[in-house]
Amino acid sequence: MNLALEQEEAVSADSFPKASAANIERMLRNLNHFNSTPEFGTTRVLFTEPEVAAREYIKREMKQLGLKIREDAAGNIFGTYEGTEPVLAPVWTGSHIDTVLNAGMFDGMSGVVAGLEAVRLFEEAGLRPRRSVVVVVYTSEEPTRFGLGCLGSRALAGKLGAAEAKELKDKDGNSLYDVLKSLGFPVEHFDEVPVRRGDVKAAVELHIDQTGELERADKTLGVVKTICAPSVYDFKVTGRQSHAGGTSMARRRDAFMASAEMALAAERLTKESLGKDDYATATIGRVNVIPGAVNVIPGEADFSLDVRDASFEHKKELTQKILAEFEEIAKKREVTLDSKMYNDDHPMPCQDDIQKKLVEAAEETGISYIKTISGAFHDSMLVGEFAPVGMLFVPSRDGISHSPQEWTDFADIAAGTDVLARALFALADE
Ligand code: HGY
Ligand code: MN
Ligand code: MN
Repeated sequence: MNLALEQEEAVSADSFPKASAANIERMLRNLNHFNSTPEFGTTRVLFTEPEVAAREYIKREMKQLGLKIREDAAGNIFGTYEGTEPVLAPVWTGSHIDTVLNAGMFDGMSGVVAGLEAVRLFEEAGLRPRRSVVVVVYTSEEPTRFGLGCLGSRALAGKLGAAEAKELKDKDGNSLYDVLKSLGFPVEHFDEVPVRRGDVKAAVELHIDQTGELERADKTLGVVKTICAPSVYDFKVTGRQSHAGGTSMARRRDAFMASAEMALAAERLTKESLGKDDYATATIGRVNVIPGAVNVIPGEADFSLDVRDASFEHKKELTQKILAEFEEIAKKREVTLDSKMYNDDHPMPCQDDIQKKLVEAAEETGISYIKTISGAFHDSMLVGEFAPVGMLFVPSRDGISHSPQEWTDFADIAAGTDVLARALFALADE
């Protein structure tokens, strides 16, 4: 009996080992030690000391699994479990290990750890699929340091080259390019980072659902149909700074009040845009009022805007309406409005065949699931530019994420890993 048939027998005879919640917990808790705000949640910002140390930790776990480790010029980490026919296009799984400020310990990390645990299951069962399976840590999915998300997957998709990396600056004026170079990444090979369509057969990412939808539906897993995409802007409103007591209400050009009216307009227009099955959101997450004194009318107000939708067309329509109303408000209040767009990403559909394999694996293992969409963006949104993608969600308790209160049961991540491992094996053995 040839090996492949034997393996087929092995996998279908349900001898597939069960993922270990204890091993998943061990890796997640180890990862969580690399944290710059242990007094309040988890903060692991790209290429700060804790994030660099976390990268080294993950590479130690990859080494222990016997994976072949490679890093590219954008800092993406690849741990390869070689298949019997390694010349074939591999199957990827993975996520991110960087966080927003004062985050939880599951957003991103669950997907990296589940990928490592899935490979451990292959080893434990003596299974080696035809194609290699690669566990990927994508550089900086969060926009925390450079204002733009998905830096590593954006570079892999050919949408962030050396020139853009030199342009992207953090709050201290360091460019992504210089930071990569200072850490010894081969930035001279930045142009070799992009992946050609066809070079990766499929990519499947496990992630927490960050909505509470699974918990409300009393299901363990979510098979994602579409990943929503953001358009992210920074706005600067300039009015006239003056005395809070000496300036009558009629003579004011109050930058904060103008920005407040703009914020409420963005909220109203987004709510009005919601049809029966649309998924649109608008968020103003960062506001700065200058000079910020109790008795001074603000001369300047800066704020961010993050607009998302599952449809690029809908997002475009909504964003245009919001920007037009911002201009009207600025004119009416005699303030000026400057804007900077960071990104205008495309929603990413998950491939039907990958969804089907995830559903089959869930049904085979008797783990409950629903089909869902992702309001959050993920690296898979960019990876889908060069490879078919799929995503598998596990429940976030009370739908809380990007917060120290973020929690997912390790047993749920293990259940998700059981399904992920089977789907990865089915894809890698094709
Ligand atoms: O913002 C997001 O959707 C992702 O969590 N970075
Ligand atoms: Mn996040
Ligand atoms: Mn994430």
